[in-house]
Amino acid sequence: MISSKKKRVVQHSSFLARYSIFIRKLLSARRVAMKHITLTIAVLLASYLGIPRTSRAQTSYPMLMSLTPVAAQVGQTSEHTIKSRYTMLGAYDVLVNGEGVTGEIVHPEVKEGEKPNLQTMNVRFTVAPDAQGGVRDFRIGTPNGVSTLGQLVIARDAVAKEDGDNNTRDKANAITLPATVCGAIERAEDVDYFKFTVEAGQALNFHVRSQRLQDRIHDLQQHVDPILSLRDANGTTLAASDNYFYADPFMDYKFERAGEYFLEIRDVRYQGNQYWEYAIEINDRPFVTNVHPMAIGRGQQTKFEFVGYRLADQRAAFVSIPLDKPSGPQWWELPMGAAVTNPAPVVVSDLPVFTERQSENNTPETAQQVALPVGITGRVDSDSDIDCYSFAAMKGEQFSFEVLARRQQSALDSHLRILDVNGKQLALNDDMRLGKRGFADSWVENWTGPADGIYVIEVRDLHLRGGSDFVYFIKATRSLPYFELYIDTDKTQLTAGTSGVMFVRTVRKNGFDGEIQLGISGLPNGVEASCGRILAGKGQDGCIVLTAKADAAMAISNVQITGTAKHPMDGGELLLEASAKPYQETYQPGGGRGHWPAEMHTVSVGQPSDIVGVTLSEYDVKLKPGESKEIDIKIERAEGFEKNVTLDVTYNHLNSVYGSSLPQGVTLDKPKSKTLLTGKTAEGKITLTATKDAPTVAKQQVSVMANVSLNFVMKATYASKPLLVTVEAVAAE
Ligand SMILES: [Ca+2]
Ligand SMILES: [Ca+2]
Ligand SMILES: [Ca+2]
Ligand SMILES: [Ca+2]
Repeated sequence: MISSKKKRVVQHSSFLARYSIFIRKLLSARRVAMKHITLTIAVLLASYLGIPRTSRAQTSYPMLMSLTPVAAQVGQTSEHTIKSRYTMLGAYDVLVNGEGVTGEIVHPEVKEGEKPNLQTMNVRFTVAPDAQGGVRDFRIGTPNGVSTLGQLVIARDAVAKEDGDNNTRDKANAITLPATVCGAIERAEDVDYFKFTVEAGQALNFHVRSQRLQDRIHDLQQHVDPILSLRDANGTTLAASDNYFYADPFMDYKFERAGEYFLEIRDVRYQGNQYWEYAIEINDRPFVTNVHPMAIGRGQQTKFEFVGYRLADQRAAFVSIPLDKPSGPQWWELPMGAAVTNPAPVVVSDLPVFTERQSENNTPETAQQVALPVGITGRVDSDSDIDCYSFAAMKGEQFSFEVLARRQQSALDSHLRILDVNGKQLALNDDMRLGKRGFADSWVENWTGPADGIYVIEVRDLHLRGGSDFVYFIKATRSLPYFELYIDTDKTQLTAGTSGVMFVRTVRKNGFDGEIQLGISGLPNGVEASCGRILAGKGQDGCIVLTAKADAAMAISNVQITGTAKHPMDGGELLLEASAKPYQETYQPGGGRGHWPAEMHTVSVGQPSDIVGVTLSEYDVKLKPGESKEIDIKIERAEGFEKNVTLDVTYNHLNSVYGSSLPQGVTLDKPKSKTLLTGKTAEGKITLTATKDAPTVAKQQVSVMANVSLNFVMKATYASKPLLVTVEAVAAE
């Protein structure tokens, strides 16, 4: 049935580039530490505060749009230009994720009495000689709050910048190799040419990062689709690459003849945008795309076979894991001879690892036997290859099977089935969903053994493709109860003396339905937290209310948000814990609010802004089922701030609710509330109503928000101190 060879389809189509989501940039092995560079801000602040403040209207935090050049070289300090929407004036701090990269603001000269709308500003990055290559997130702290995310490429070779009009071969920018070529496809029909010379027989690889740098830019609705071409002195195309890593090109080329050659990069549609930056890493070193097996068990030594280009006789590395390495997917520079490779995707497994054996395992009859729980590493070696593994399960035993492949740069679009020994399908998954995003990897959760017996895990490519880079890791585990946590945004903006609120959403798994207590650590000085809970059963969101003291200094800091819960099990209790994953908000065409996973959630204390206080007539409201209660709300507007303010108890955009910690059955009664405060109006009210069947609950934490629109999608949110909502048991009649 599956012996006929199917045509190999393009591995990395542009469609997949945009829609089948991949988060390799998240997965830096050195994600733990966060460099926090506090600058000498006193001088700056003094000058900032000396400037008379004019109109106060919807002052937004900066939204970073681009970084020029977008790459920095290891072992160097270099100056880069950030472009933003909304002013970066007074910026005082840079946060860069991972280890070995720090940043500092290069302050522009500002004339006394002037307050420029600073949407172009320089920052200086310093990269340690041993900093790992790849992509880093960064953000800046300003008096208006912390910015959205920007991205920086860390590269091994010197950075060469696009220079002037280089739209034809005649005007090509000369570069010396190896190099990290940085530029922008800055306008429609922009074509960038670079020229270089090679010796006969020299081979080079060309790795473009551009489209992949745009996923997390908040306000960049149109994304680049770059194409790279290599031409000889006559203009003849020798090689071209459009989409290798999603929409980004990669190619490896051996030059038979010595001479001058030309590299051309443009958007495949001839579109352009001033923010479409690119970095092209060009060198003659080996380039590793994958290793096989892709996972290593903790405490084990593994021989990683390299998969990639220009590997020559450097085919493998013996690796064991230092004990301090975290578990899970990550990127490592692996030993290769006397040097190290480019960062390659690996998985550290806490499960015992089984590696697919050479013998044929295409059918349930030839399945290779494993004992669950286990981590299986294998490879769909060739077109039509199918891999089967058999395991024993008792009636009623529950297992989950998660494939990790495309999320870790494998070419595999996995298709996973659980079969009985006769090949009858019992479960199937092609593409999985995690939080708010879909992935090409597969996940069968909570599969239940129908009877004592032998069953089969079958994995293949969706299109029956295969090859050396079609590696995978399958986590086959018992389906224990647990929960995931997601934070709706990646930043919480506070001003001295006010409160802010963050919403944490859970996805409950495998029968867990208990209450989750939220916690937070890493807050800036002068900020206090009141951590709420996610209610048991149908509860989906909980909130954390942060309050900055009136004398809190400006600061930004990355926080960790966790949830803890108990689950009854076997007469005892299972203690559960999870860390919350933040999402960066993105502005989608048409005004939608998109989300992209990010590594840092940053809390910021900024300067006092449009609203300086939100106070309630009551902070501890008790409702009987069927009852309504009115709460008066007073906002304190900054002098001169007369824009519209809307009040709410849930976090909404258009018709979607992104966060609501209200207890089940309790709603905001809109007609009986006054939530739109226009002009100088400072007083409103909300009415909370409990349905007749609202379940009893004690002191659930919610917050009243005062929202000021920044643009169609974004708003500045000021929160009240926690409001506790109780639904009482019905009084006996
Ligand atoms: Ca250009
Ligand atoms: Ca492309
Ligand atoms: Ca295989
Ligand atoms: Ca799939």
